[in-house]
Amino acid sequence: MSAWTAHVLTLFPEMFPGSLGHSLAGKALEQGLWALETVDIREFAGDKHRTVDDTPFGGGPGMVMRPDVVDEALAVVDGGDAPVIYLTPRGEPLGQQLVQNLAMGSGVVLLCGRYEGIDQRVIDLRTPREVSIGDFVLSGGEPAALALIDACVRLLPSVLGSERSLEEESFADGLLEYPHYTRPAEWRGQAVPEVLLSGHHERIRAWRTEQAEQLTKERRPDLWSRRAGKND
Ligand code: 4HQ
Repeated sequence: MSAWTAHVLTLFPEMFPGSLGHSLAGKALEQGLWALETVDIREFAGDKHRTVDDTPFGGGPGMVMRPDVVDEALAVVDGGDAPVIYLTPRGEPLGQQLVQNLAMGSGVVLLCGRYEGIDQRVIDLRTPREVSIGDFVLSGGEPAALALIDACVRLLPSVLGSERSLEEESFADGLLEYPHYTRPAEWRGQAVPEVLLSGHHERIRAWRTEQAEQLTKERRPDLWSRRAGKND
């Protein structure tokens, strides 16, 4: 039985592990609790100049990644039953539910595009799952891949803190996090909410739930209205 593995196809393999080599994810990577395999798409260029892109048919700005090169790169990846995911603003929005599902599987095969994107024909042929990390435009799929992997890895069993993550994590519950406080108990004239110093665990739990609900109603009415059956 092998570790959860992120296969990343990219023109910039040097961007990995990047932030995933640090902190929680980095320690877990060193311990073999998950694995990272990058594939340099440029290795699959057919010419001596190692060309991976070309001008768009029909004109317009920028360059498009060639379908033949991307297809050859996809062909060498053995991700087993791991889903192939193309990071694109056109994709289904990444949410905590999808993250949980991906973390429970054997891993992911992530296709990162650069320039204006990838020739549509290889997308149509390979039919990757298309996933977006948000309604904004990155210069490449790599930061989106890093974000997706980060969100998955922190949920892996035996990665530090993963026990609490599925249980009391408010986002898994469709709520924003309640506010956090630490020492000093008073700072620049601002006291920590008194209930948190009270030692009344039941009152603390109730206060945090109230805060999380209030924040969600105010800031994310979209999340609040989708919280099936739990609303007033
Ligand atoms: N991209 N969520 C790759 C993104 C993006 C996003 C822009 C992906 C450019 C080539 N990916 N193309 N948002 O902005 O996933």
